[in-house]
Amino acid sequence: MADQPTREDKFSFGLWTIGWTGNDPFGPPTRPNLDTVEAVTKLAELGAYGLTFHDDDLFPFGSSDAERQREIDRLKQALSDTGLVVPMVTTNLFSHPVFKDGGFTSNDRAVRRFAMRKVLRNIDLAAELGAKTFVMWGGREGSEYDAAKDIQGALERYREAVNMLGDYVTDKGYDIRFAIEPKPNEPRGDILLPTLGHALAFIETLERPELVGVNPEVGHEQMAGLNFTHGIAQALYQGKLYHIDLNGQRGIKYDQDLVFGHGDLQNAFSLVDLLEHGGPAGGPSYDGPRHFDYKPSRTEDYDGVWASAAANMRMYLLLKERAAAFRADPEVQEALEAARVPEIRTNTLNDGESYDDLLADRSAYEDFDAEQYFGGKGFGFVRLQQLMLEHLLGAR
Ligand code: 3MF
Ligand code: MG
Ligand code: MG
Repeated sequence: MADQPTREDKFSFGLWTIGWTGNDPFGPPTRPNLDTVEAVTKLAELGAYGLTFHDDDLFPFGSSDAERQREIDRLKQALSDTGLVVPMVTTNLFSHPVFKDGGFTSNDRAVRRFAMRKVLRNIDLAAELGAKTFVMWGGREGSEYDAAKDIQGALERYREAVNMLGDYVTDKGYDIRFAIEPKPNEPRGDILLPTLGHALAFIETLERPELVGVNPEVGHEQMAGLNFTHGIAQALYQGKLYHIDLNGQRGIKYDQDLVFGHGDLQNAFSLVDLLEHGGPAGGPSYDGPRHFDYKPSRTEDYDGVWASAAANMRMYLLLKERAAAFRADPEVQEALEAARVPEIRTNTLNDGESYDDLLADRSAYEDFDAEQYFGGKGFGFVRLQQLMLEHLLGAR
């Protein structure tokens, strides 16, 4: 059975996750507020290593300087009492009515300037607390109506903002990188940079692309019907996985924010396998925080909140153990070979082979028997999948 979580596992939680009181569009909170110090203490007891937050999670929007500082000091004291760290900080540019048409891409220029100032102030706080990653989720950057938003203009303003932030951390000498978090919709009807692919393409248009990566969330890609593990593999391949939001989602619907693994369990297995082992042939794996962005269901009281926080970490560790058993099984290794999985790493052309050489190779075309693939030369992928599921179920 999987071990208890330890600091080395690098599990972190958003203050807004365990602190969600259950309000949704159809009903008010079902739980009282959670105090920051209690959140830190409890997470440390459960074996987490980090806490993340939006500025407004720690001190309400509009707090005076003194109130803001009081909450920062309380957090710092709790961190030093428990040894918890703040690996990531993010800014709320979506709750206050001022952001009803977005922050960086509001049609209202004064709002855009206000959003920039709010983020700059929060970056100073992130640097002060030693956070290395600054996440940007643009939940209100988008529209409901096509005529209401000049998308190309909005992307220009997004770029302008992120370029300015890159100048800021560089000039200040902060050791901080940015991670854009894509989401297709909710709360806006359509959100800019809706998927990992959109975000990766956008990053390449920036002045300092090396400072900007992605913070993909399981549920966000799955809301768009996409394979999260495939997306993470591409982000790793491009050196852009700067942070990750783990949770659970069951199909194409609203953002469920279930416990990690409580949604698409098979995809959670392949994800942990990828993060821990870097894919079947090795390759880049991920050593950053395993960050949970989930919501303890509205049905739960605080005992249920802490049980669900522990469940996230336990699911990850169980899947890590199952993935290691899968990789170590000689029958799996044989099935992988039989399915020719490692062969994808062999170059399609021979060393130094040109297209002229390929055109001259009769075995590649004229003498190649494509017909043998009808009724023969099966790949054996189903056998491999069955072995994977047997490991996942603990049957092997
Ligand atoms: C919404 C989210 C966000 C982001 C957060 C930045 C409120 O669906 O996932 O959580 O994760 O704003 O980290
Ligand atoms: Mg989310
Ligand atoms: Mg998220």
